[in-house]
Parts: sequence; structure tokens; C-alpha cells
Amino acid sequence: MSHVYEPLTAATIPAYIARQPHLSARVNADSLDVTEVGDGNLNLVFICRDDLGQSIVLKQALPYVRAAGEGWPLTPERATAEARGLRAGRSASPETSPEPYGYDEANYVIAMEDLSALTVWREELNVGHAHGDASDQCGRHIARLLASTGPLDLDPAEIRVERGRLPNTAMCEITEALVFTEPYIDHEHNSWPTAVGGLIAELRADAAYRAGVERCKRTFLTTAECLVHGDLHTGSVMVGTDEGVDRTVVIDPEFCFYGPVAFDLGALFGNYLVAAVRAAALGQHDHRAAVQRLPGGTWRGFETELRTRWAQRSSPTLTDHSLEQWFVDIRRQAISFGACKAARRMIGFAKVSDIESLPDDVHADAVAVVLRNARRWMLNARELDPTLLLEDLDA
Ligand code: SR1
Ligand code: MG
Repeated sequence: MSHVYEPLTAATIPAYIARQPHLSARVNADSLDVTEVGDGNLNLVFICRDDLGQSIVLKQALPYVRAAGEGWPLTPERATAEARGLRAGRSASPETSPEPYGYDEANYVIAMEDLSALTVWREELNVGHAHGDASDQCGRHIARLLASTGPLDLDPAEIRVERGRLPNTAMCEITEALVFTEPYIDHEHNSWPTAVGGLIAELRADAAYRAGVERCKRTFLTTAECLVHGDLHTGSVMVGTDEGVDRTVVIDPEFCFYGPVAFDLGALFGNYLVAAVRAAALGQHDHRAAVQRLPGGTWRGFETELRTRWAQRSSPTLTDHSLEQWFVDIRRQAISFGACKAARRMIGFAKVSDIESLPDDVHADAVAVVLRNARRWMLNARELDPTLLLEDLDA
């Protein structure tokens, strides 16, 4: 149940920080320069920097969807889920998670490390920088979260308790609607270039594709393997170099929930697809080749890390053969989720800049290529190899 609270502003933040010793110990509240930089769909994000160059980030949930306005209310309790997701990520994989500085539950404000030395991965992909190592790091991040919140070390009762503590119902409902339902019905959120109307009608009429989407939705609704990020697209990853150190940092786990681990892998695969289609549309051959290697990087990072953690598992009942079976299931599910995640960005709410910022003369074609590949992935998920997913976009 949420309560009334005041949205922060650049003007109110110095006093807000001054009232909280754990924050005023990190930045000087008397000399703050505050900039609002939130560019996502949901929240306010402030970078607060003092005259010594020390900085922190404050992220506040609004009681509605920022990209849509107050007409689409959304519980700010999602910040509580995000704060838990951040703590879990930091504990499972400190090297790929931001440092959290605290959570103010009364005002739905998360304080955390300032990552402004890094850049959002999607923006980097859009300007032709693939950051291949980030794909491996993201795969490892997913495996570490699985290992520390899933059945390798926790017994089912512990997982059930954790799951009950973090239902994140409102956010899961958004995903169910935007990823699995709305793209396939008439809905005011949907839009597409006129030239792809026929293709979308075909996709919607394809019984095998639709059955695949329904299977994904069932898996999303009923599987609770571990804590998953829940929205792990390339806009949820920061990349670059910070004080001479290469970093990949997974941010924004406000959609986190106990779900199928393949959902996070699929989110990345689907977003690599839109990045590859963008590169192809712009004739960027070298960049396209680098993007084509990203799914393999993520899969190998995930597999390598999970094998390592498997060898250290404490659960006595898990057999090695079951790990191999699990990889087969995860691979198929991830490719199928990837199809859903790419298709929703072409049809429904919250489109992606990779495609939306393309010149008019290639935009509709790019949407069509994404949709054709999404269909191919869904129909062939069992046979496809993640390392070859983007090899032939015209197949
Ligand atoms: C109403 S939220 C729209 C989208 O933004 C987030 O990044 C998620 O992908 C969500 O589906
Ligand atoms: Mg986000």
C-alpha cells in the first residue's frame, strides 16, 4: 500500500540530503549541483555532485508511469522491490552491480553510486560501439544471481519464502500485458509503420507463433527458479571505463521477481537483435559483425559461470545430468523469450531508440526484419544455437 509523499526536485534535494547522515557523509549538502537525468519510462533520477567532485545518485519512483503521465498510475512500491533487487545483485555479483547507499521507504528514494562515468549500453550500440565484453559480463551476472537466489544453494522452502517477500505484482502485470498480451490484440498502446501492417497481421494469425508466446507467458507466470532482473534490456546496462577500469554494471531491477532465469537471457537476446538490425539497416558491416557475437558472449558467460557455481553447489540432490537438461530448457526458453521481447518493442508500448531513430527510408524495413527474426526464433527455438542467433538476419 503506498502513501502520500513529495516528489524530490533539484531545489529540495540539498535539504533532503542534509537530513540524512549516511548521505551527507558522502556529499557536502551545502555545495550541491543537482541535475535530473532520468530518461527511462518510469522514474526521477538525480545526480548530486558537490564542490569536491563527490557525487551520489538519488532515484525516486513516481506514483505513475513517467513516459505516459498521471493517467497511468503505478505504485511507487516498485522502488522497494528495486532496492531489494539492487541488494541481491550486489551480494551475488558485486563486480557487475552498483553500490547501493540506502533506501528511504517513506519517500521511495534509492541512493546509490553515481555511474555517470559510464554510458547506457543501448546508446553505445546506437553509435557503433558493441562492447563485446559486456555481453559476457551480463551472462555471468545472470548466472551468479541464479546461483545465489536459486536451487543450487537454497532449498525450496527458502525460495518460497523469498518469493513471497517479493511478489512485485504490479510490475509483473505490466510485463504480462506489454510483452505477452497487448502486441497480439487491438490496443491503444500499439503502433507500427503502415508498411508492416500485413506482416503483423500474419504474425498474429500464426498459430504456432502464438502458441509459443502463450507458452512463454505460462512459463513467466508459473516458474520461480530464482530472482531475475525482469527488464534486462541494453538500456538496463551501463558500460565503459571508470578511473581506468572497464566496467559493466546492471542497473534498474525494479521489475525483479522470482521467475524463469531464461527471461533475462531472452531480454538481452531480443535487444541484441534490434541492435543488429539497426547496424544492418545503416550498412555498418563491422559493427553488425560485432553485435552478432553478443548472444554467444552472453550464453558462454552464463554457461561458464553456472558450471563453476554448480561445481560448488550445496544442494545434495542435483545431478550433473540435470544440469545438461537444464541448459537445454534454458536455451530454448531464452530464445523464445527473446522473440517476445523483440516483437513487443516493434508493436507495443515503449519502443526502442535503436529502431525509432533510424532514417525514415529504412525504418519500416528494419521493423519488418526484427519481426521476421522474432518469428523465426520462436518457431525454431529448440534447434537454434545462441552463438549463431544473429548470423543470418535474412534467413
Ligand atoms: C510502463 S513501463 C514500460 C516499459 O519500460 C520498462 O523499461 C519495461 O521494459 C516496461 O515494459
Ligand atoms: Mg528501466
